[in-house]
Amino acid sequence: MVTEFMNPLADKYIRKKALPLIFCPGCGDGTVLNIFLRAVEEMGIFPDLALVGGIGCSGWLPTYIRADVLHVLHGRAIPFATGLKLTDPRRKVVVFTGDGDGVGIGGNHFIHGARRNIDLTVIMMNNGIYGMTGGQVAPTTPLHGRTQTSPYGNIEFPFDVGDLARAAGATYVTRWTTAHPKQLLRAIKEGIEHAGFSFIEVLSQCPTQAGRYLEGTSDPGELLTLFKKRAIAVERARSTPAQDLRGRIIVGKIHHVTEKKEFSKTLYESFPAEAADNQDHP
Ligand SMILES: Cc1ncc(C[n+]2csc(CCOP(=O)(O)OP(=O)(O)O)c2C)c(N)n1
Ligand SMILES: [Mg+2]
Repeated sequence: MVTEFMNPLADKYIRKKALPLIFCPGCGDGTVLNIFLRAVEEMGIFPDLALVGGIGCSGWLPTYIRADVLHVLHGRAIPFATGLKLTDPRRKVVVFTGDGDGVGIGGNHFIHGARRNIDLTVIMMNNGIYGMTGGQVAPTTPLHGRTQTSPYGNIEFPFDVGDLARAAGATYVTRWTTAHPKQLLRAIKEGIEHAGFSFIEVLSQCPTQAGRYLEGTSDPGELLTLFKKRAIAVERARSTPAQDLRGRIIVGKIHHVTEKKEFSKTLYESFPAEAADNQDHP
């Protein structure tokens, strides 16, 4: 068993008994874990954290953190997180999900969480594939992408999950990749601070499945270089013709509004007696 780390953040926050990580070497989800812990440290919010993970490689991420963690049914992280937030609104509730978990099986819960504008921070590790189960086609797999279940190329159009979140009612939407660690750190902090449904999409390289099948390389360095080459800032993308955006990854803050009321506030204002009963409510 691991007893000590070189990294002081890992020493402080990682649940050593849960190691080793399920992630393959070079998986982007390790970067997300690292950056999330930095955000927690810089914000000093560890005692208030409650984490929820879905099913998939990405869904395992919170289980390595020594916080209060729910590891729940496939696609159901947002309903569990909703219940948790409503019973203890002071908690900073963060959901870790994958593209399959979040907008495949869990797509319905995703849009309704966004519609309600409940104060959750949803971090979606999008690798464009069902990684954990062997590389099946996902709702985010690019058109023509070859996977284990689309060997002749994907014939379905993928979701733009940021657009989906925004259209459904999310009030903070941002997209970065694991090749943008500083920007991702800022986005996670801002998303946690934002009182409403915050959606943080992180394109996360999957050398074992998506890399091998979709990109033709399992080299994490090459996959990170591809992220950097393809990234285009959202401000620049707005004045770029649509045909020139094909294959590009639009990164940055896609949407941020503060006027829309947060769901748990509305609920407790509507039922003041219940709010008074709930000792935890501020
Ligand atoms: C109800 C149910 N259906 C299917 C599965 C099998 N399953 C486990 S993980 C997964 C896909 C996860 O994909 P994603 O959310 O993209 O996570 P990744 O592994 O890519 O991070 C599937 C289909 C399951 N565990 N439970
Ligand atoms: Mg996935």
